[in-house]
Amino acid sequence: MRHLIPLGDPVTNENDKQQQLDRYRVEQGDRLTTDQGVRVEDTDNSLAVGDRGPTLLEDFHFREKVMRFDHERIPERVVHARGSGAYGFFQVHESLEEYTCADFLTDPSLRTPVFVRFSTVAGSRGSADTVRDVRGFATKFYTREGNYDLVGNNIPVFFIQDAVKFPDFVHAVKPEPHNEIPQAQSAHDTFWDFVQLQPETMHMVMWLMSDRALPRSFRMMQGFGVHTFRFVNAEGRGTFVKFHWKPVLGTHSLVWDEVLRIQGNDPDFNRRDLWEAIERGDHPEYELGVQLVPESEEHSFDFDLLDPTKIIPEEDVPVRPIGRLTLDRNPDNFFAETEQIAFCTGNVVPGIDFTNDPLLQGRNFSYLDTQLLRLGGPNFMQIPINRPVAPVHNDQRDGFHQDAIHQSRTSYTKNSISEGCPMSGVLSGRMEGVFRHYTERVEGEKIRRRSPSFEDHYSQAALFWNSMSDWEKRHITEAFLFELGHVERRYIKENVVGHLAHVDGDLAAEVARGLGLPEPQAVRTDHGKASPALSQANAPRESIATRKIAILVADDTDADQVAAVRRELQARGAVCETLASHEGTVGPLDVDRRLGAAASVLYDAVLLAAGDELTGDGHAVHFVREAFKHGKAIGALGAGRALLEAAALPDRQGVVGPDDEGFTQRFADAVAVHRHYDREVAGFSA
Ligand code: HDD
Repeated sequence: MRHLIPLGDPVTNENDKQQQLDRYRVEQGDRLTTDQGVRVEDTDNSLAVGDRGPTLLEDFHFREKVMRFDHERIPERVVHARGSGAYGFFQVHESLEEYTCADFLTDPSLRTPVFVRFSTVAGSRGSADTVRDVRGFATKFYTREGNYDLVGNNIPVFFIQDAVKFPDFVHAVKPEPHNEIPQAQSAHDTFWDFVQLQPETMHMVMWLMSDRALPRSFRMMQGFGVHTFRFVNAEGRGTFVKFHWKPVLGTHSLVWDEVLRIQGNDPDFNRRDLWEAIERGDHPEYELGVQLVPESEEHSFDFDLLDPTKIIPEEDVPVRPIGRLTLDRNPDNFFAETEQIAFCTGNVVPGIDFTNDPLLQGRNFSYLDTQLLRLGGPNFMQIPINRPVAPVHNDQRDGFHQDAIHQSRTSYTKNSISEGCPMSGVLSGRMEGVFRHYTERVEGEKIRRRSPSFEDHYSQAALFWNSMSDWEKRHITEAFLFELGHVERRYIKENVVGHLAHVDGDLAAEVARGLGLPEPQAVRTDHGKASPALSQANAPRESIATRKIAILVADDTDADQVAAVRRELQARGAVCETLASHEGTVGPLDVDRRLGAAASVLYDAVLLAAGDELTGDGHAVHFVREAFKHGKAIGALGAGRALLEAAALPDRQGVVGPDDEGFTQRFADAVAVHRHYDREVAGFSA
């Protein structure tokens, strides 16, 4: 049975989003009924004339059941169709009232409930998680002053500068129209055709070709608001702001070959990882940071703050941590919550406002518009996941799926019959909690033209490239070779390489060589600048918290030794699984998975504790060699020495043997490094 809360009911603290949702939860119940509450006698046989006769149209249970089934799917999101979500809360460290009057950013005692949805962009709802793609990072804050949506990505810039290009861009990256190939991939002609004709894509394309597009986990990726937004304080003073989410676990990626193999082994890899971490109590955490720019400094950069293809280098304007997001609860029902959540960049609260970034301005129209189709009409904000905890009072009425039974005799303002209610949001002249648009002077001619201040498409692409470590540069180069290798039209490849020549001559030359194209003339944007904060090589690598370690065991395993090492790794936060040639037990050890049903790509590191029994097992030896190929830490204990030898690894970087002193510490250090990329140089390329 469904219970509705009247739309006007105020809900004012973090637990109340929970209570609000609780009122919509439906128990399974013990008696089958129709949607009208009529008990059903039999749901296995439709009503028919006699034993072999035709089905009767009057079988209202059959018709209702099949009608509901026929309509189970709603249109998937046109982009970001594949996603996973979680509940949590946000808490600001200290009041930001100097810059913003947003209630949830000024009261450190307040825990604001949130729902976050992570997503890929290009693939359809059933596509694999680990594809080369941008990841969405969308957060709905249920604040006391209304819902605030920060709809960002894990890459701080965007492909295009003006929202009117978005349909073109998405049509280009989606499967090609004649044969609907390829799914969830940018490695095809139409995407690269768009790139070659639209050089504003170049900065974002550099990020897309980097390991940022292959996150190890949603819990280990950054998020960005992308646009420059505006904070507004109680006096009405504005400050430009860029938003950054930084994962407490650090920013880590998979390697390309691994990504390809995970797609078959576990297409739900990122989704499962998020779900399982929250179920285990390993709650993902992110610091929210801001870069603040006073209005007086709007024009002090060598790019336009309104251009969404540009970052503000952290070295120029530091990222100030302002609060923490914790995700601590999985949804109860994927469809009701994760699928039906509706984000809209236009959902802002007092203290946060827009800028004239033309991409942001256009987004504000698109998100509201798309929900009308996807969620079936204008009342989608009444779906439990979308309801604000702040009270809602207005005269908007009726339409498809109206849930509220409005009691008022009037639905217009001004009125005298309902004592004038609802009146303006301003109570007795007090402006607190009232959204007032930032007062900005605007003048100019009505034109359809890109601002000349948006013209530079290469400087920051070069900044990104210059900031990369050697292994990151290698991966980017290989990514270009892979992607362009799937392009059929030679002139498209040539033109992309032509753009790369503006970014870096060596990069362009190497890609040209690999593709058998003439070497382009280097026209590098040679500013020589770098931003170390952009490199993942500079991310801290001390913790092994939540890293997944496979422990290979057999009858010759020293169970006590393994148990002791496992305890210590788990005490440091690692997640260990025991793998053997069969399920059940091996001696006193419980087996978590049969080796033959697992793959090394599902783990971050491997601990070999089995010897002779597995040295002749091709799958076990492949498991070790593949983990090594993907740069993972490998440890060998006791009998594991034999398996390590059987794997005949060509290099010892990140490999800890049974004779190494302080085994567990060294192995943990090797796991914390995440990936030993230098092995690639040693001839075992990932
Ligand atoms: Fe968008 C979904 C992020 C540009 C139009 N977008 C969507 C989602 C994210 C982003 C994370 C998924 C939200 C969820 O989980 O439900 N989009 C971005 C970012 C952009 C961006 C960071 C550039 C800075 N988007 C953008 C433009 C347009 C759209 C320029 C249209 C002109 N985006 C949409 C959409 C979607 C969407 C069609 C699909 C489903 C939805 O909105 O709810 O309206």
